[in-house]
Amino acid sequence: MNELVFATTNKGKLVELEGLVGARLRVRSLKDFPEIGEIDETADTFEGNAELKALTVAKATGRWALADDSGLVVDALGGRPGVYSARYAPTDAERITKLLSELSTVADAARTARFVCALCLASPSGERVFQRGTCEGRIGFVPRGAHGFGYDPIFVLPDGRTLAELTHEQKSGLSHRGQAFRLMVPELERRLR
Ligand code: ITT
Repeated sequence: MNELVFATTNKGKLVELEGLVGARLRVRSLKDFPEIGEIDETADTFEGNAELKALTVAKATGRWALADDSGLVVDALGGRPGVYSARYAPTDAERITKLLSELSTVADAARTARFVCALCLASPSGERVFQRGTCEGRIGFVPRGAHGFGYDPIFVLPDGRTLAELTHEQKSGLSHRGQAFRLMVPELERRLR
C-alpha cells in the first residue's frame, strides 16, 4: 500500500482525513516526522498556505504529501477570521467565546458564514494538485454538540443542527473537508498507486 503524509498537526483534521482515506492508503502524519517542526503559514490565501505546507513536507520526507488549509469565513466580519482561524485566539474554547462576543449585536439573519477547505497534494519533485470545498451555514448564539473540533459547536447548518451534533460520517458527508477530499480521491488514486 502506498504512503501519504498528511501535513497537519491538527488532531481533528487528522481523524477526519484518516476516516476518508485510511482504508486505501497508509497514512502518516507530521507526528512521524518531528524533525520538520512548525511550518509558517505566511500566505494570505487558503490555497497558498496549503501549498506551502504540502510542498515543505513532500520535499522533507521524499513522499507525496497532502495539506489542508481551512477556516471560517464570517460575512458580518468582512470574512474574518478566514485564513487566520487557527490564530484568532489560543484555544478552541477561546476562539468560540471571542467569535460569539464579536457577533453579540448581530441578528440571526446576518450571521451567515462558511467553512472553506483548500487541499494541496504535492510530490517531492514539486508537482501540485489543488481542490477546494465549502460548507454554508450560520454562526449560532450558544455552542451545541460534542463531536468534531474547532468552531463546529457554533456552526449551524440550514437544518438547525450544529456541525458538532453530527457523527463523524455525517459531517464528512457534507463538510468543506469531505467535499474537497472527494474531489481529491481520483487524483490520489491516479498518482499514488
Ligand atoms: P495544520 O496547519 O497543522 O493543518 P491548523 O489547526 O493550524 O493545523 P489551519 O491553519 O488550516 O490548521 O487552521 C484551520 C482552523 O480553522 C482550525 O484550527 C479550526 O479552528 C478551524 N477549522 C477548520 N476546519 C474546521 C472544521 O471542520 N470544524 C471546525 N473548525 C474548523
